[in-house]
Amino acid sequence: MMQWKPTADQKAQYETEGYFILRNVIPRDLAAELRGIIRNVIMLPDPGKFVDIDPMNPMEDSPQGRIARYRKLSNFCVQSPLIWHNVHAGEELLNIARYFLGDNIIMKFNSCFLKPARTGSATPWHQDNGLWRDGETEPFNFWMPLEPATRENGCMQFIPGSHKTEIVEHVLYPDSIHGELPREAVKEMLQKHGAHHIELDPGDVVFWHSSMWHYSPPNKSSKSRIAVAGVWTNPEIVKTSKRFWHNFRWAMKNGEVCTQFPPEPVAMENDNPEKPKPFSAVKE
Ligand SMILES: O=C(O)CCC(=O)C(=O)O
Repeated sequence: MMQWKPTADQKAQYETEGYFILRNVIPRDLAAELRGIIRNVIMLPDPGKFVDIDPMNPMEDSPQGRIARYRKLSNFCVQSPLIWHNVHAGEELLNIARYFLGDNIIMKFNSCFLKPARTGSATPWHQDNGLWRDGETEPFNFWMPLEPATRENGCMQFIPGSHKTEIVEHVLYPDSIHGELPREAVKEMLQKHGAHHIELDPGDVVFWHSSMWHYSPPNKSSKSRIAVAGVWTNPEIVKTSKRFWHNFRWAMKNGEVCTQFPPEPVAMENDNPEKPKPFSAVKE
């Protein structure tokens, strides 16, 4: 495969706004198949055996109840060969990541984000590296919907140019689902720069800088919104990290896509993941 290069427009958009979009990176029918894999797992009798679940409502343990409450399956993509080989370690996507990260690429995080029809909740405004708390700004983030992501069903929103800010300390409000950017600061940034609504079709991909301020609203529509996402990094960036992580996986070595499954863990000098400083709790 020829080495991918951004067009002048994509390059300029990544530099000035902090993101760019590529359409049809994987075919739509493959995206539909990947969506089916995620749904099947949620509907299995005991999904906790297979994935780290994030229950929004632990009360209703039925397939429909689970479909209605799931928000995120962390680390599922390294357990699903079809997703891993087509997305996180897929040739098309890695060819893009390679332009930014070079020939040795590590998967730092992988997740499925589910925003179920009517019950899907908001993801608060955050910077990814504000949640990581490892001081890294250079890993490369992507998000691919497996069904249309629209304004109606809670597509992501980005504040253009916000990737040029420092990593802001994230905080917890009484109703936060995880650390978030201070709400006053978000209000100011929105007044200054507005937000871009990232509407995508299945198989399209948005790539963004790790310092980008982003959010997604609740899904009040009748259409579900499932996506897969990931963060790639490389050995040089990992060396600069303020924290020790675990569960990194090789995606590309010396320019060759890694085809091993389960994906090969990256040997870390220190195998003891370090706990980050907790977010401070604030009142609104
Ligand atoms: O899927 C969403 O709505 C949020 C995803 C997100 O914030 C992320 O991938 O960092």
